[in-house]
Amino acid sequence: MSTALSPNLTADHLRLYRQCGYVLLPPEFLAEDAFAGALAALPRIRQQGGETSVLESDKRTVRSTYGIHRTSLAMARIARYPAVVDAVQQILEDSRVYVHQSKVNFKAPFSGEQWGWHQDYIYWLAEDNLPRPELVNVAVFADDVTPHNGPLTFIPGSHRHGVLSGQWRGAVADAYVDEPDWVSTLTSQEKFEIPPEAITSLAERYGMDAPTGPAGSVLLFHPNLLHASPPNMSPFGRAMIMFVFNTVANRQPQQASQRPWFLADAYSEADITTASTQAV
Ligand code: 6CS
Ligand code: FE
Repeated sequence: MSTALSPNLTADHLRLYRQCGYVLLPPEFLAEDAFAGALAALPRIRQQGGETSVLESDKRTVRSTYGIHRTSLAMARIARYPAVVDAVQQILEDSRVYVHQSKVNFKAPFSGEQWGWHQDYIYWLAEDNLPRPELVNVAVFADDVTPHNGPLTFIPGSHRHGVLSGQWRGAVADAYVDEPDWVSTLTSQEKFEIPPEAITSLAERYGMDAPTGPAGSVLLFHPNLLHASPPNMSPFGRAMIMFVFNTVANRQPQQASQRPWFLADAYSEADITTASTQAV
């Protein structure tokens, strides 16, 4: 059952997203109680361990926890929040959307490591066989994001240059040699490196921007947008709650090799019908 696209992002929001590849929405975008519930779930999510949890190279600090749209009711509520689903439907111009991947990137105080320059879609193309970049990243600021605690940094407009990389770096970082193959796509040294000269020329042409804002802000960004984030040297955390929405039409072909569900989730009709019709 498809639902009508209800206007939720303004024409200006959509213009910014199409032009720059991202748009930052204020905390009012999410109801306070939904956001408060997500914040309250973070300590348990950080401690949950197991295969959905990836550590920094110090092998102590939690870097990310994946699959939160299925392991946390509070996070599932955000993923199904009507304003979030409506915004994604508007951007993708398709009402049939589902969560391909979700995570919390904790970017811990003092020890949260970098994310090198990368585009996200190459991982969902090369690892998950998603045919087209018909996806949207929804990042909810769990902490205030400042210029000092490792903000996501973009090259605005770089999403309009297609897939810029594809080289497999060939060797996973030493700290992760005993980990499953897919961990190489989730650590501080990017699996699919982008030639520095490509980054330089795009940064010279478009500049760089690190959107900052209070906890509760919501950042939507394109899967081909060049982005990175520096290590967090500050005493303040910069946790980011992230959902990657895909269209059902762009789902993984049946025969494709499957990364674990918490990196590349399948969709179910139940998810589609409740995503934007059920009160959350
Ligand atoms: O492999 C992935 O799906 C993840 N890797 C990176 C570097 N960004 C996108 C995604 O979260
Ligand atoms: Fe990324």
